[in-house]
Amino acid sequence: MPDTAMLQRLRDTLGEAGVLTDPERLAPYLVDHRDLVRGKAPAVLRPSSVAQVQAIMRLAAEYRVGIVPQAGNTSYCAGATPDASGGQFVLSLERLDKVREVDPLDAAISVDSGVILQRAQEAAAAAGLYLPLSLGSEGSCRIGGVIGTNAGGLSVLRYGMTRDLVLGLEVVLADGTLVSDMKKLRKNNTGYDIRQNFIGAEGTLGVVTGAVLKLIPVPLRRATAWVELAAGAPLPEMLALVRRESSDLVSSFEFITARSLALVAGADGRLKSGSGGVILVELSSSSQHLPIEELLEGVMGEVVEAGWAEDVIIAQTEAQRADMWRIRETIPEGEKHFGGSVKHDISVPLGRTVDFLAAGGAAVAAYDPALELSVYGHVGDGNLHYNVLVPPGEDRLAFTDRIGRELAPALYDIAIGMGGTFSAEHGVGRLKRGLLQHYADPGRYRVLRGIKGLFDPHGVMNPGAMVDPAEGLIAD
Ligand code: 2HG
Ligand code: ZN
Repeated sequence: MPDTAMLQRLRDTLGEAGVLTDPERLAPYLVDHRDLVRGKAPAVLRPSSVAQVQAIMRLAAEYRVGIVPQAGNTSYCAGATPDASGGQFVLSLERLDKVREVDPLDAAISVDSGVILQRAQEAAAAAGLYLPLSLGSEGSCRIGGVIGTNAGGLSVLRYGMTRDLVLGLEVVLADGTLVSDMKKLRKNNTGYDIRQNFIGAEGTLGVVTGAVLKLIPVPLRRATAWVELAAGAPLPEMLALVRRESSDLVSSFEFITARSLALVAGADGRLKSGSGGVILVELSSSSQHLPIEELLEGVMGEVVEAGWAEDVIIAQTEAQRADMWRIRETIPEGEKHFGGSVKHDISVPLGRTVDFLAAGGAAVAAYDPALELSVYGHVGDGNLHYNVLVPPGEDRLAFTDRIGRELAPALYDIAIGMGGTFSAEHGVGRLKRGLLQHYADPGRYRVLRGIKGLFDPHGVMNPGAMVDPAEGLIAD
């Protein structure tokens, strides 16, 4: 339990607005986005400067108290929820919310880590540039969380994961040391790239307080198609064809099954599923001189000719395009509305997606043929959201627990057997720590623990998330 003297010193440093203790105000910070994990905390700390973050970490090191960094609190794996002991503080990044600079010639944006992703996108747009990170939660997730989870999203295929977009980083270490590496450089070969340690680290190695992100020319022209797939359409071959014939201008290649589509209310009646589901494909370009609509028509002609599509609708207006995207982006909400789902964020090599769909479907049917699946996702990245719907009338948490124990291992074994992973883009957090320990290569896991021990020798950084150095290795 934290010392009252520590709490007083935190109040002295952060001021009253910087230390929340009122239970009602604390509540939203203590539950994860999916309402799976509830924690306790003596206070939520809301620093308004990097120096205050340093002061918090110095105190945490002195008193050996756990600090759970939290940005937009949209983690899918409870990566930002304190444990139930009541001994860990939440460090909210929400008051670190300045866009520091947008530099059009360097095509870079520098931000505090509490900036909401959408605000960073808007700041880039105001300077005539584009931040190529597109997530369903962009209206509420914050840059610190995007970096902490190495978020993916809807255009990874073209622009990469967050990791590929971070030019510079500013981090406060567990002992309060500031690592300031906010350079905009594309090239800088001067030793270990320690930035990459913090990207995808889920706040277990330090608190990210600022970042420089890469921008690109605005993709003003977009051509979008809704492909009603024929049964058994070979998605990997189709992806390869679309990439090749569009000269690799594909920015999204998303898969939606009929069941997922049916979860979304109010979809344009014209946007139906084919017998094999749907592919939502988008080409984009910043050039006024490139006829991408014609390009897409030509490519789609080949898809139909190959017998892979029952029908293709090419968006004719911005409203129609927006409707296609709204359907895709509101599937998670549709699942929630239905009563919830148990999520499996798997990825496999690009060539194995259809194999996974077949093997996963067989595993689910063998476990319980009455279960319903909502499967969709970034098939252009080999990433499927392979979600099992909570049957009406079943208790959501009990069902989640049962599927986690009885069915999920079979699904993960299939993915990993194909060279895939149990978490493609949602991270590890508190929910998948055991899976990391189980599936990680022992050598790699040893290095993960070593890095954790090096950066956080007293275990004060987001304790309980991702990797716990106290947990033994099988061959330790
Ligand atoms: C998406 O792709 C998100 O929409 C959420 O990653 C996936 O809810 C999910 O399973
Ligand atoms: Zn996703």
